[in-house]
Amino acid sequence: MSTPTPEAPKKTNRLGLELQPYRGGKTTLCAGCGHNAISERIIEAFFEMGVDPRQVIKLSGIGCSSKSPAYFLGASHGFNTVHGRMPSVGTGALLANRKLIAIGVSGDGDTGAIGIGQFVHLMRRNLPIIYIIEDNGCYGLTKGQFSPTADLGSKAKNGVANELPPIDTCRLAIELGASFVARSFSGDKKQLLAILKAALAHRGTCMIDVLSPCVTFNDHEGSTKSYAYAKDHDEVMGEVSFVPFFEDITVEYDAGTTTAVKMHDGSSLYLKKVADDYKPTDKLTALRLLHETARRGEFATGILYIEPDKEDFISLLGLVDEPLASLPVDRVRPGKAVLDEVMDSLR
Ligand SMILES: Cc1ncc(C[n+]2csc(CCOP(=O)(O)OP(=O)(O)O)c2C)c(N)n1
Ligand code: SF4
Ligand SMILES: [Mg+2]
Repeated sequence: MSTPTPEAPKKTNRLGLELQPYRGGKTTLCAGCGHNAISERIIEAFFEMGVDPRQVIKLSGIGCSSKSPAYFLGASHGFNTVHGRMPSVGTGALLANRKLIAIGVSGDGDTGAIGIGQFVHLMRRNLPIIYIIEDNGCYGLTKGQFSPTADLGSKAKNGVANELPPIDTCRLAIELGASFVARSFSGDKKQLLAILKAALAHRGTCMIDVLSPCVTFNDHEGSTKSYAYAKDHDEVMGEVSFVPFFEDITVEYDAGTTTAVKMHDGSSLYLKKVADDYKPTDKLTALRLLHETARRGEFATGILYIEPDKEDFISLLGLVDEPLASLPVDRVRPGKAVLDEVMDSLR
């Protein structure tokens, strides 16, 4: 009788946790949907960065993309909001508990159409949240109508061409004040994972637009959000390497072809082989790149803009350090004597 081989010990992260609490329910999205690949990368990034899933709040709006928080971080808090209203619910959650780590998943319709007003104010507030747009250029959940990120002339499955110009969410986010703006492709595992890890090290709004083809309604010839188009027109802005603060390793890099950015928490971000004059900390450089690539029918991917030390919304408000949600009543409602004192000080 052969002796059973001992089971290999399960991999754990720096918190001693296995992968399981980072996983979610089984996906109900179509097989091959780009959104599923993004969920996989989120699981890996949070596990490898050793983020405590019980400290995380997952937020979303409505859409196939907005269903996806059910498929990752099963041990985290979650709030599936009304269509396009995730930013205000996220703002409220973070004001009530500033210790939460927030990740929001939206769609190009959820963000660019019904939620555009909320998106605009989220970006200008620099709320500490990772805000992912799973961008397939259509309303997947309601059977593939063009969304506001669909390119001019891009064709629907029935051959009809889109007649309206697109909203570029990265351009908008940079213009409005987001302090970390990136674009990636759901099919680029390595790049997307590095971007997500860097986003976890950043304090402020991380707006990540991820091209995520809808295999059911928008993956045909003539669509500019199909797998084939994305693969052929991806202008990769150099390799993104990220070294978290807890991994004290020296990265070999050629200073001439690498741009290094020190992150707020002490981590290091390296953008390898970017064009010599590309400064990810310069808004105009980033905006010019986005305009130039769009004019060529291409999309630049990588970390496009970063402002590591910009003050975030919670610090700006000067909130107390303890979560408001757990402050004792006498500190939340200070009573008449304290209010009288405030009134006297204003006289
Ligand atoms: C208030 C409201 N209006 C309209 C809808 C219908 N609706 C559901 S999902 C959706 C669009 C989803 O598109 P997107 O955000 O791009 O997500 P995807 O399904 O493509 O991932 C719409 C219009 C709704 N659920 N609620
Ligand atoms: S309809 Fe499209 S977006 Fe929705 S799950 Fe299927 S492939 Fe994904
Ligand atoms: Mg969509």
